[in-house]
Amino acid sequence: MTNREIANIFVAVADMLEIQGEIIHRVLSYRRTAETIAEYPREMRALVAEGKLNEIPGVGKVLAEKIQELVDTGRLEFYERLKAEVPEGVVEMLRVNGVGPKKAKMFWETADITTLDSLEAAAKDGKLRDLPGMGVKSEAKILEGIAAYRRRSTDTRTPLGIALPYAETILARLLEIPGALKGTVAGSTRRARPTIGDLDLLVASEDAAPLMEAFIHMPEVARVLGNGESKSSLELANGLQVDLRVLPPARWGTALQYFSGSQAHNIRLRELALKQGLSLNEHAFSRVSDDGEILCATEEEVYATLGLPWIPPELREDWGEVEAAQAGRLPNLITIDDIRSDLHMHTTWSDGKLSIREMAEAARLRGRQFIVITDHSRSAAVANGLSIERLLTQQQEVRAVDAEMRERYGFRVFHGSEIEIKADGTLDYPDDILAQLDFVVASLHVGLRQPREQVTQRALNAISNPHVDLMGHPRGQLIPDREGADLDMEALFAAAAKHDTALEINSNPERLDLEASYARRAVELGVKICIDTDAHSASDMDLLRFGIMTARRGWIEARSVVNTWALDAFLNWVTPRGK
Ligand code: DGT
Ligand code: CA
Ligand code: CA
Ligand code: ZN
Repeated sequence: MTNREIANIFVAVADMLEIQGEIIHRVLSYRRTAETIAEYPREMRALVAEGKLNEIPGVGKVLAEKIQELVDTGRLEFYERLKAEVPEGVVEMLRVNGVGPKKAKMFWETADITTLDSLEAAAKDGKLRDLPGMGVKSEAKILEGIAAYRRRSTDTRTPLGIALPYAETILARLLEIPGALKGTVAGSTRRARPTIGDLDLLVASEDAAPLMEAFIHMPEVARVLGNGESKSSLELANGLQVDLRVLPPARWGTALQYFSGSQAHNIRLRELALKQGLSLNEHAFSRVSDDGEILCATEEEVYATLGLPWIPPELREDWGEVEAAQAGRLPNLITIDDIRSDLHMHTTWSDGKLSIREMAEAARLRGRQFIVITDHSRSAAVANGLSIERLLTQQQEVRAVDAEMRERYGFRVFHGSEIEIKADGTLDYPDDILAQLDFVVASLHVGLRQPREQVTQRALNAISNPHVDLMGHPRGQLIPDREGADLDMEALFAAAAKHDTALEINSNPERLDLEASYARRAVELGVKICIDTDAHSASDMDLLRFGIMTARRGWIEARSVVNTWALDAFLNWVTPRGK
């Protein structure tokens, strides 16, 4: 059983419990454990073997037993029992906008509707409007919800790299409206999850009406899902849902904190508040004794009221950040200004769009001080990979560009390669050729679906080769559709630490590989991280911020990241490595 399979079962359990009317705390414990497991850097089967399930944050005895059962037997008795009680189609109804657990249960129990198709048919025949709590409007809304669900086909999440630019465009537009004081994106986007469910936008203003008006009339809007005084929701033509909340600046801090989540983090804060006789919601703190409100205009005030330093949003997953804040041990997270180099990029020599000189110039203009050119190696035929002969010719051009850029700007250009880790586990150039390169990135592009042992062994071969400096996008995942290879990540981390080979956080939002939780674990085990753009064009270099967000989500500080080093330190690191 993979972590993802276990997580999916826990989500299904939460859905079914919710339909059955189970208390929300119990439902949430399954949901958040599912999220934690899905992103957990170690496999549940390994933790079970080591008796270490209790190390997973937020997992108590009951859930630990369930994980154990799934690992040991491949099934979960409790889940099987629930599945026999709650029809699959009723669970699917929860994915439809306008149908919550109470309504799904009601359709099932009072109207015997157990599939999405029969729900749709009933709505079309006008048979839902007379059911308890329903009406003509809510019936129409369910039809729309079903149509939207079918358009989404599955309930796929939107990649951060697509969602964040939308958020920025919409916010920029809203902030031009008179009275708008400030605005930001909250939710999972602010926490830099690699995929997001919906966008949560906040704007501070004393006058919400003109903002709401502009929001629901934007050209990208496919349909308005809700339009209220201080909150509106809509669906964009691409299927992305966007919520906008407008609130007075005096309440900015509590709202921003609340809607940034995560839910698990917010629950921890509410518990801390209660210990001080305060309740905390999106509007304010209230004294339990007399209901008196304490407003917070900034997030810093929210955290200070709880006796905590401000916690960066990327950490807010209840993965230990509250304890770290209490102990004064929050990490000093890396920022984009710490980055000095980019060690993985492509040119027209393989499948890139620009020449070596143009890539160097693009990097220089973005404030980088040195780069490595790493075109594809010979067996990557579709990417126009370089034969040994072309590689050596390319080196002359790199040296010439380096000499020129060094003279004019003090900017350096090094020669490397992104070599294929071939399906048989060998590397794409012989060692004597690798020895002539300044820097070597080894990547898995083929054979990603090989059995675990085989694909892991290939990665280990590459990591332990003394000429290899970096493993590029280690898991080979593509967001949102392709899962990474079935690699023994603990073995990779151990080898990378031992051989002093760095692992990449590839900044391209289609990759974000390593993901945050893996990157965090790698650093814990002493592995160096490279945050590269893998740019194939100048604009690709602007994707660096996604790599930085991912690193921050992985608790990573500048010192663990090779790209923050000055040239001397970089050369000291690569030079003794067989060159
Ligand atoms: P997403 O959209 O699925 O990627 O994830 P989020 O985290 O953006 O979740 P969303 O959009 O449902 O809600 C935004 C934030 O609002 C969430 O991170 C925490 C807060 N929030 C929403 N519902 C609840 C709730 O029932 N309880 C608590 N404590 N917080 C909530
Ligand atoms: Ca959201
Ligand atoms: Ca939302
Ligand atoms: Zn590449």
